Amino acid sequence: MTHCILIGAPVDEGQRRPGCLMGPSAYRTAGLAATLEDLGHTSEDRGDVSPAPLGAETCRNGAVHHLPETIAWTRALRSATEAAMPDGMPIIMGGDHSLALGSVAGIAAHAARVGRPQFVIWLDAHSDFHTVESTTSGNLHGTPMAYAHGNAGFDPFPPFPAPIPGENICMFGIRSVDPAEHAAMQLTDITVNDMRILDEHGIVAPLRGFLDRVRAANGLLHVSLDVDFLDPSIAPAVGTTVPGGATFREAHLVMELLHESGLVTSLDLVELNPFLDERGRTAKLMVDLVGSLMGRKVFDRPTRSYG
Ligand code: Z70
Ligand code: MN
Ligand code: MN
Ligand code: MN
Repeated sequence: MTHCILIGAPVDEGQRRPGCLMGPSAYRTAGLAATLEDLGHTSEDRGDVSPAPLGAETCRNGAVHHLPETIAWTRALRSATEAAMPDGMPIIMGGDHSLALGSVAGIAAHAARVGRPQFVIWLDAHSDFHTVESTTSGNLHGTPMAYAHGNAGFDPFPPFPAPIPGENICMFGIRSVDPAEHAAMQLTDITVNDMRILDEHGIVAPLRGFLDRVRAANGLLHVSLDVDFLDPSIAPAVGTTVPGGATFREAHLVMELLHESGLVTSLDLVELNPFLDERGRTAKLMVDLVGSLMGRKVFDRPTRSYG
């Protein structure tokens, strides 16, 4: 039994397709809390986080969009997740992926405080390994993994509290990487399980290999699940669709393996844009995936009506 702490992060400023701010409401409407409680967990909804007071930060890269707003979210979400960690398992309901600048910072700060290594699984079509300096789109949702890794190029941001070494980071589902991200990742020990790897080896062996390392190190494990990890045919509610994503069965299998590991200590749900959804199907799929992550083992669940 896990005590799950739902944290709404209605962050929309990290990209340019309005709608991710409706994500937390969609997860609540799709029955996230009831799903957790049906599995025997307890849940507590701490409501939606508000951004910290807006600063006047600037940077040299003129393309960057909503820098002070994103820093304000980062500060507030770092505090909210750091405060939640001692009480249970935070589930951050996004919001675009720039929320992970804050959520992973709070989680890493907690790990450093309790003296355990932090590990991260990044389930995403994208590597999100840009910096404030390198991004050409200016969309800061493409940066959180580089921030968490402690890369230079984040001067206007608060320093990342306890940078996560590359050997503690594993990416799955990657199929869209910009040249600057590619060059920066070459300099790291990050495990990149792109679609080429998953097609050849499947998901089980690469994931078990990483989970074994987390277990051996007595690590904490953060899962960051971007909707675009999934194939757009099953998860249309996302601003940047990239073909060739995880299937329904692959995605559930990842979640089931993560559950069986017993290692997951925090979770981000990011990039759901309910404005682009089809009768809530992507929100419902994301909630079902959380169900598998939290121990649901069979698919003969009762059919629910979601209006
Ligand atoms: C690209 C950029 C991105 C998510 C798009 C895309 C980044 N590398 N991340 N959707 N989740 O604009 O920097
Ligand atoms: Mn805007
Ligand atoms: Mn992402
Ligand atoms: Mn993505």
